[in-house]
Amino acid sequence: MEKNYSSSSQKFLNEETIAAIATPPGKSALGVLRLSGHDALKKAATFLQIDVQNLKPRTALLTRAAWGENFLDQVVALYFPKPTSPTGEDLIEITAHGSPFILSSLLKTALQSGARMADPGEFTRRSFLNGKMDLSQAEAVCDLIAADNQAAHRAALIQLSGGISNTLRKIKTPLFEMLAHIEACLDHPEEELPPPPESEFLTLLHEIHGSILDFASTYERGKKIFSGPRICIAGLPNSGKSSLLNALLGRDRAIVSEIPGTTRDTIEESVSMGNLTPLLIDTAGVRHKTEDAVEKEGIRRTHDALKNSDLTLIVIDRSKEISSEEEKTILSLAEAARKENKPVIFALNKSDLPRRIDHHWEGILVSALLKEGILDLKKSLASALAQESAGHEVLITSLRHHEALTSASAEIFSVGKAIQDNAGRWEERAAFHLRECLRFLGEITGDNAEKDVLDAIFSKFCVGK
Ligand SMILES: Nc1nc2c(ncn2[C@@H]2O[C@H](COP(=O)(O)OP(=O)(O)OP(=O)(O)O)[C@@H](O)[C@H]2O)c(=O)[nH]1
Ligand SMILES: [Mg+2]
Repeated sequence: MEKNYSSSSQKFLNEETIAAIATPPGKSALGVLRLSGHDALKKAATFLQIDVQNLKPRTALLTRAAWGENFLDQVVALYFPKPTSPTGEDLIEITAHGSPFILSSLLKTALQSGARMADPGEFTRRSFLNGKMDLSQAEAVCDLIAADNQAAHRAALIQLSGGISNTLRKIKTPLFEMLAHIEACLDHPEEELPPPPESEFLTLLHEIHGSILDFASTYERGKKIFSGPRICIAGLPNSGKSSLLNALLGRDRAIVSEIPGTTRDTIEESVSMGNLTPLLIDTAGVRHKTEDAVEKEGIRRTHDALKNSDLTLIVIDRSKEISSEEEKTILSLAEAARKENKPVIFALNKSDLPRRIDHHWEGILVSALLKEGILDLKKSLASALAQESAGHEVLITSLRHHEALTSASAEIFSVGKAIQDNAGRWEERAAFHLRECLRFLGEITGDNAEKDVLDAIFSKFCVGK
């Protein structure tokens, strides 16, 4: 059946009822089947003992599900009537025991009743098309499900509550006003309206350009929050970096040996630390001079890893004196991180051996060998990273949004250029670029979104969401 879109209200008129299992495959305590659409209730009534006429909305109903003639399971049915349901249509959620057989039987029965298997993200897509949420909020549902740490969860919640559209509204309102002013002058030259104030417009455009770029620049942080923060473990050869990686992971991941220069390639592993899941990166030990080509390449990779990390963990072997050359190397690692405002934590390793380093070295005392001090180190790392990700601002986490903002900022630049270059006859060009800018900003919230754009976005969702 054809889907009808009405671009003005985004109202989505779809007669089809869709069905999908909303819980992950495999055995679990409970599993959920969802049905949404025109006659979701009627279809559910073909296999559930429910009274369609008297079903109480939003009230759990303990009932029986049948598989053909046979009893299948005792289930809980929840009915959300249109238009206030999450999808904007009649929606019914059936919670059964999480047996793959029960759930697949429920789904098969739903499909036999005439429902269609839902496409990935189709429930959320229907929410969007029925005006329940804008496109940025619909995409935030995906982020919320993917969030595996507190910062990512917070960023997704802010987006889901309309953070992106609110930020964009503040940018769009003055642009709409500016466009209306220019268009009034263009459309009604006979009325001798006051000409658009060029310098006032230029000042405003400058501000708006800055706001768009500021918003776009949150993408770097947004991306990091979702990919997890990166901790680079660096230091002199043989200081115990790989041993510390293994101790933090709780398993022997990296090769450890008494030969300096053991680690050549970087080794990346995720570890759970409180609410965060940072990526630990073990690197080749840095030394001032080496003739070994492979070691040189390893050190180059260490510097790359340092650049791309959010925190530097410098490991120092406290059982060995540090030469002035080595001290310079260590301090340069710390300096590079601090220059980019990244936190640095020192781990003074080999606490099981007598201290031979100078007293001015301070850090968290650990023994990677005996796994001592590891908990304290984890706490310090987690708290430094938590400070990094604290904040309640709206972050951009999608490349699509970032690209739209970048294009919108280029259009703002063109509006300003039109005013400056064509003094006296700039209105048409400026109006064109203002409309383009608003179109790009509208893409983020899905104003008049094309079908193929929606297909691309929702295909990334899981079925049942
Ligand atoms: N006594 C003691 N020895 C340790 C400790 N941590 C590491 N070692 C030893 O120090 C040596 C070097 O350890 P690695 O973990 O390979 O050091 P690394 O910093 O990764 O070395 P490179 O990869 O060569 O840069 C090994 O012999 C480890 O067993 C520790 O806490 N106490
Ligand atoms: Mg190593």
